Amino acid sequence: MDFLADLVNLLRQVKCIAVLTGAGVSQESGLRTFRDAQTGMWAQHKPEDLASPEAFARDPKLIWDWYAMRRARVGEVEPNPGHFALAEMEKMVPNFTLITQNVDGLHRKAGTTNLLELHGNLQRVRCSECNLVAKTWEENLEVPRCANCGGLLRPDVVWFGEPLPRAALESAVEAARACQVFFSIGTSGLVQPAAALAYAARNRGAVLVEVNLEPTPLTGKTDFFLQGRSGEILPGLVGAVWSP
Ligand code: BV8
Ligand code: ZN
Repeated sequence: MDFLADLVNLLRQVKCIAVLTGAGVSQESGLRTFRDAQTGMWAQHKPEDLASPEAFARDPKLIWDWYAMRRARVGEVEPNPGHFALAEMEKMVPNFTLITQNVDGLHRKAGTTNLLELHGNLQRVRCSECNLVAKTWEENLEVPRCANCGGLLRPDVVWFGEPLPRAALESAVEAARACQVFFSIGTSGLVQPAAALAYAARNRGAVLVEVNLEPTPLTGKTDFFLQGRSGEILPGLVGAVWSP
């Protein structure tokens, strides 16, 4: 039988799926991926240089403004068919976990419920001193400060060099180890420890399925590599497996 028919038949039988997504799944919503070149006043900055506690310590205003721009951008976009297909998949599979590296909140907006946000969510803002999550803040010339302790507010995301939220990471490892099929979708697989999850799944005998525009370091280890846009491939796959 052909490659895709094998995958469709396999997915019809499995009870437990884990999915890891990266910036590629939000690309068709109009959000730049982490490795896409930035434009405008951000063109001369590399995201990995901005997404760090050192950068925030050095120039809190620059980093606050970069996230304020991204937060505004996220507020203007909608989930794309790839997000909705994953929300549909969750309804069709008894045990489904979506692990995302993305901080844009689009999976939740598309209806995914069992969601692990490994790198936080840029729509949430917290105090850099006392960690209190801020409900509101003044968007004015300066970086807003915490109402509780006066500390500088920051986006509630995980920066390079910062530990991932323990509970989310532990649940993600558990889901990767327990699943029968592990999807890696729209991620270059370069950022740790998220990138290690596919290997944790594979070491426990899971079938590895990758959906990505380009091959990645994981591609050679996958059982199925579907090259292309997740917003096109996922609806087709979910339809073929679970369409009524
Ligand atoms: C930690 C939030 C320890 C912020 C992010 C050397 C070796 C190994 C590891 C390290 C090392 N040096 C440092 C490290 C650790 C470091 C790391 O991994 N660095 C990498 C760069 C080498 N990791 C960390 O620092 C992590 N923390 O290790 O802490 C620790 C422990 C205890 C105590 C103290 C410390 C923290 C990592 C989290 C960083 N924060 N995001 C923000 O977003 O602003 S990561 C950020 O980059 C994104 O969240 C995202 O996760 C990642 C980018 O990766 P992708 O999502 O894969 O996006 P990318 O653009 O790369 O790829 C998109 C893919 O989609 C492409 O392949 C493209 O072809 C494809 N695509 C595009 N369009 C489509 C598509 N596919 C399908 N359809 C499409 N339409
Ligand atoms: Zn505070």
